[in-house]
Amino acid sequence: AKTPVRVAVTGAAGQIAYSLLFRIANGDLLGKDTPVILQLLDLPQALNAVNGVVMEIDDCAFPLLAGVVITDDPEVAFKDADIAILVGARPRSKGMERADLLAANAAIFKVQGAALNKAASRDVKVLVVGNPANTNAYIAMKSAPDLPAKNFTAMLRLDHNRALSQLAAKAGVAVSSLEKLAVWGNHSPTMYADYRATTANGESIKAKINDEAWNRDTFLPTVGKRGAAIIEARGLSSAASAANAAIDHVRDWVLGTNGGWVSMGVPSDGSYGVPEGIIFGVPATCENGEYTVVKGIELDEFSKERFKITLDELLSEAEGVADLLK
Ligand code: NAX
Repeated sequence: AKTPVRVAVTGAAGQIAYSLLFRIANGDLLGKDTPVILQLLDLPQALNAVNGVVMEIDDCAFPLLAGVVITDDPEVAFKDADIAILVGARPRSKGMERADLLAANAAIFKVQGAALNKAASRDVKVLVVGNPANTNAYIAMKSAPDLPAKNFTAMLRLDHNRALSQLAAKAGVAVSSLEKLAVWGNHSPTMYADYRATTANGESIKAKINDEAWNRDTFLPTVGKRGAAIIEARGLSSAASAANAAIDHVRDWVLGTNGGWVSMGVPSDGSYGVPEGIIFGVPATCENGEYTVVKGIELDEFSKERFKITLDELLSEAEGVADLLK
């Protein structure tokens, strides 16, 4: 039998986790032949709720579930973790300034980065979902100097999947036929979903849609503000689709994409003019448990403009937390 894979999930009492945990235990993350151990972290006041979720997980009698750990101690949660999905974060409360939100989350991800550094597998694959996801991943990475920087990623996959679905509907093609979409930058309304290279059954989607006004005035705002539209309609933020995107991100990273492009927030190696270390959404392919950034994509004028907006936002977030990293 295969050795169980240790998957740590933070924010385990929250609504994204309520979708995510059941799918991980069901084998959707690592395949139907890989047993998993769930290592669940939340705040002390939420542990009772985590217990309730675990009662339901127990009641599913998942054949692949080899164990569950419940804790409020990051070092216990990350002990020997092979995968760490960091969902828990401090939400923006009424009247809270952006700087306060950044600072509150910086404090959380500093502690969690240090705990990963100390306790996790040296090959741990980290996905940060909790917002501001890119900057939280940046802080965790900076707080884990003994782990390879490339192990720290942020979730752009929900934006990627949202864009795929909008494009498929507009072009009248199946989502599954789409290839080579790139989402650049920050997981925020400034992200730039770039379909210039996208094809459906080998044909250019840009040529098929042939509508630059739609790209600028409808597509990008729809994808960028999709989270807010879901809150407006549902009364709650997107949770099942966020959990699904987290599964897609980690599964593809571990099991590979067969040459297909996915969008991931990864520490920049300096390409595309993004300063080294900034966690930036890029198109990537995955093979043998490693991702490779797609290089050499030319940016046209419009793309350069969009690229700059989202990069500037990330640089200002990095500047906002610089003191906390000293
Ligand atoms: P919830 O508020 O339902 O759950 C968050 C959970 O995290 C709570 O149980 C809370 O107690 C816990 N928590 C807070 N601080 C913690 C800490 N220091 N250690 C461990 N646990 C902690 O939020 P939910 O809807 O699950 O969303 C979680 C995060 O995902 C939010 O930051 C949200 O903004 C973010 N999202 C990110 C997305 C992305 O694409 N990157 C999309 C969806 C989502 O909006």
